[in-house]
Amino acid sequence: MTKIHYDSFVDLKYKPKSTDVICQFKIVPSKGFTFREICSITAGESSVGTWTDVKTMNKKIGKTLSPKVFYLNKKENRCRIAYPIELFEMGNLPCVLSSIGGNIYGMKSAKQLYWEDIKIPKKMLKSFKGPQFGIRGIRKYLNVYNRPLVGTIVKPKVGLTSSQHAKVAYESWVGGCDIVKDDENLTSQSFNKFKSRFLKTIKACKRAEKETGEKKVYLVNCTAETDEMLKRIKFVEEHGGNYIMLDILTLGWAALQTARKHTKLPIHAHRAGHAMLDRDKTYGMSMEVIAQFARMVGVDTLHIGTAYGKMSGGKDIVLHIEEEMEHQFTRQTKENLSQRWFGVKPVFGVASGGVHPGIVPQIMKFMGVDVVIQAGGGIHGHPDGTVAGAIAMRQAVDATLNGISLRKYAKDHTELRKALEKWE
Ligand code: RUB
Ligand code: CA
Repeated sequence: MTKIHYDSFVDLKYKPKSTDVICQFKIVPSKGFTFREICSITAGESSVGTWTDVKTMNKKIGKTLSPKVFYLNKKENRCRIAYPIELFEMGNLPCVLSSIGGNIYGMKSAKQLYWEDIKIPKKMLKSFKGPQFGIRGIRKYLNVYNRPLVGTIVKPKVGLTSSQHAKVAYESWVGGCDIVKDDENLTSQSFNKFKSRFLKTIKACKRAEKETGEKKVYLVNCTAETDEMLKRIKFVEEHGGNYIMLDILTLGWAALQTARKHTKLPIHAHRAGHAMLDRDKTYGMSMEVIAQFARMVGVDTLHIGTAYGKMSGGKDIVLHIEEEMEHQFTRQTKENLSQRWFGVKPVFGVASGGVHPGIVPQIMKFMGVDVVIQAGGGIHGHPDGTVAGAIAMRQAVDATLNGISLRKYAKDHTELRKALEKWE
């Protein structure tokens, strides 16, 4: 095959416009290509270029729709590309991804390609709905303002009947959880059908609210084929539901946009499958970019990792994602681009995966108070069962808020003591 010798998309003098979509990539060329060439190819293939010149190209297209590689750092394999906003259809995330995250990943000329960050311009942000409730809205609903929210995932992930599921949920709420959610792979299997599970569990939710005098939410997993997803969301809304959950990546961005358009309820975003895209830091796209898209489309709570639990994802990465989810502005660093959110509501970061009371102080130390601390095994694995497990989680949060070490607090808090004995 002829080697692609094109340099036309590199313009190091270019000053990005405020309307441009800017992306940062880490790129390593395959043998026979230079760094500069592969960066140019990446810009070209995502826009107006192909492997050869075409007779159908005209000056107007070239002038208005050509992206510019305006920053090259060969030592770090980093480049930044500014894409004119006209390349994209507003309000259509699949279009954005088919462009920036499309063909380029299959190009032989790229040996490594990792999409580190994106800076989304105002016009594009505003063409999506953004979170309906955000951190403030969720706190207001639950009437909890000064502490992290405590959540659980019903365990085992799959296998319980709908009645057993509702009982575990009820025990979690009365023990002190604010949030109970389904696991990512529970939808409507034969052993636990969606409608039956939802009706029994939301009834348990209302009962727990009455008994505890606290507000509680049930994040029911509505992940399914799009028509079916909408039917399930409608069912939840018509039968007293207060939250929906979606596996946003396996479902797909288009379906998430559809759900956001049609539901009046908060959306919990589980990120199952994200590691297929972001775990290998030499190939794929980062969780940072996924999280930005999730905020732009409009989820209210999003799994972002814990750094200390069972899942991969380092502390710096998790922290930056949290900052990007919660703030109106993030600064440019070596790894990240700046971003202004223009009033798009902040998203609650969810720390989940291998969480137990013993790591609550570490999570709160680095993620602060605006976080949902969510434990599955770390609650239902408590030696005295689910109620005690939920109590122990709340005790760990209370101890940390009051600046008391868990060991000290555990001396006169049996549930916490037993949790620490098991997991520390
Ligand atoms: C948690 C669990 C969740 C993870 C996913 O169970 O399985 O699906 O949060 O990971 P447990 P992430 O508390 O028993 O580990 O939040 O990193 O996407
Ligand atoms: Ca960013």
